[in-house]
Amino acid sequence: MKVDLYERIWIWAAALMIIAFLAAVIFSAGSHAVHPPSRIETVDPTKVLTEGEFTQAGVTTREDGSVLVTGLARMFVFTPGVMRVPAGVPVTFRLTSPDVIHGFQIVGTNANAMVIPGYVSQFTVTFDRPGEYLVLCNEYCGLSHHLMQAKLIVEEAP
Ligand SMILES: [Cu+2]
Repeated sequence: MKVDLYERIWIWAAALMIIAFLAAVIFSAGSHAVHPPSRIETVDPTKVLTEGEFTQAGVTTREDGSVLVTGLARMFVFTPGVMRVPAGVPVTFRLTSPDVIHGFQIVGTNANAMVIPGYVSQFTVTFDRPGEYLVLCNEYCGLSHHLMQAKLIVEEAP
C-alpha cells in the first residue's frame, strides 16, 4: 500500500502530538502529584446547609491524630473562612457546595479541587511547611467570584 507523502507526514504529526500530550499528563501526574478525583460521593445540595456534617463546617482532630476539615464553598464565601491545621499531619478535606461549582485551590501546594453541588470533594494533603496559605476559588462562580477566598494556617507541628 502506498501512502502519499503529505498523508504520511500528517499521520506522524498526529501520532507525535498524542505522544506529547500523554507525556505531559504522565509528567504532571508523576512530578507535580496532579491526579484526577478518584472517589465519588453524592450529597443532596438542597440539604447541606440544614442537615448533616456540613452544618458543622470546621476543623476537627480525629482519634488517630489526623485532621478533618469539613467545608462549604458557596457564593461567595468559604466556610470556615480560616482553617488552622498542624504541619506534618495528614489533613483530609471534605467539601461541597449548595449552589454552583466552585474551586478550592490552596496556593503554593498541589491541593486544588473542584467543589461541585451534589458531590463531596475529598482529598488528603500533608503540609510540610508551616505558614499562611491563601485559599482561592478558581472556578468562575458569579459576580463576586474574585472576592472569594479563605485562609489556611499551617501551624508548627506540636
Ligand atoms: Cu468562584
